[in-house]
Amino acid sequence: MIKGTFFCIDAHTCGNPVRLVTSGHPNLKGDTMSAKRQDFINHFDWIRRGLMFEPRGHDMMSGALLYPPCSENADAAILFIETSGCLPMCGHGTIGTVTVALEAGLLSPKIPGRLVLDVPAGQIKVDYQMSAGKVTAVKIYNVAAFLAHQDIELTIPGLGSLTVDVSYGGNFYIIVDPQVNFPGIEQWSANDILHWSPIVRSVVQKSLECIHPEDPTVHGVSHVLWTGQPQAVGSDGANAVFYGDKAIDRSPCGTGTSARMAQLFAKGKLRLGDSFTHESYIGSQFVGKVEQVIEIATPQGVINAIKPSIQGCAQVFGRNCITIDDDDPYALGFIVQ
Ligand code: PYC
Repeated sequence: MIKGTFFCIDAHTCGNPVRLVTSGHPNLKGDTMSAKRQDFINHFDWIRRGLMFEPRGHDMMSGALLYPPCSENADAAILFIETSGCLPMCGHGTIGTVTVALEAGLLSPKIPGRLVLDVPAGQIKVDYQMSAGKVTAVKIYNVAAFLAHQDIELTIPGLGSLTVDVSYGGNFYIIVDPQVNFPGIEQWSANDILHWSPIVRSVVQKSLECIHPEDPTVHGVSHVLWTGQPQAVGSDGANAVFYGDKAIDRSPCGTGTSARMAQLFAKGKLRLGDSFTHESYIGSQFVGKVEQVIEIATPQGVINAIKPSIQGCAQVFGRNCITIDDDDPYALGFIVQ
């Protein structure tokens, strides 16, 4: 049976939506957020579909559900939902969730100004600043990020050859830098990105295996990060992240920025302690930093990874009480292709 009522607080992080579900949560089985994510995917995906897709959501819709912590040292746990699926980690989603939850009094941090959060990709830490009841900045200390595949040569039907990297920053990202058949995002329209991204993603999905070395439930590449020349003052790089079937991230994308920093670090273009201000397709910014360098074991051997941080801010703008009921022919939503 598909039936539920969900109170949600709507916000955006640097332009990208974050719908925090504050009641109506299903009880999830599992001792970790990774296990709970699997239970949600297997039994409750109708909630994600109903809240994210049209007519209750839209192509870019993204959100989260707040849960009690799984670990003793954590303050809370987050499950991320999006039109593209149930993500292991989401940077803009975390910034939005923390902002909404603190402003609405849904979180009581053990240490003011700091949060420890269990997420499906692992455990993250957050520093936040608050003034007059408003959260003004959220800095995420993300899970380890690493370059998974380098200089992969692809033949893209209708476009020609393209050389890409695949990097992990909480999700796996195909990263496309400017080259002969891609001039950079500043010279492509949003329609170009929406047209070519699913084609590139499907070629990569057929030819590359992407499995997280420490958690095999985190696998597959669903997001494409196109790079280009920044336009805003202070930006070190610009990107447009494609996700789902028709979405371009309006924020600079937290896990994408982490993946991008890991790629640049592996190629010697960023070093420990460097900061990296990343610009989104609409010109909004996250400030990233290479906080730590660590080693992780992969089936191919031990590789260097980085522990990145990402800082940004979010704005709360609405409250919703949304019902999903199988009396409604569009209870599970739809996508217009
Ligand atoms: O900020 O990590 C992020 C993200 C993932 C997909 C859209 N935004």
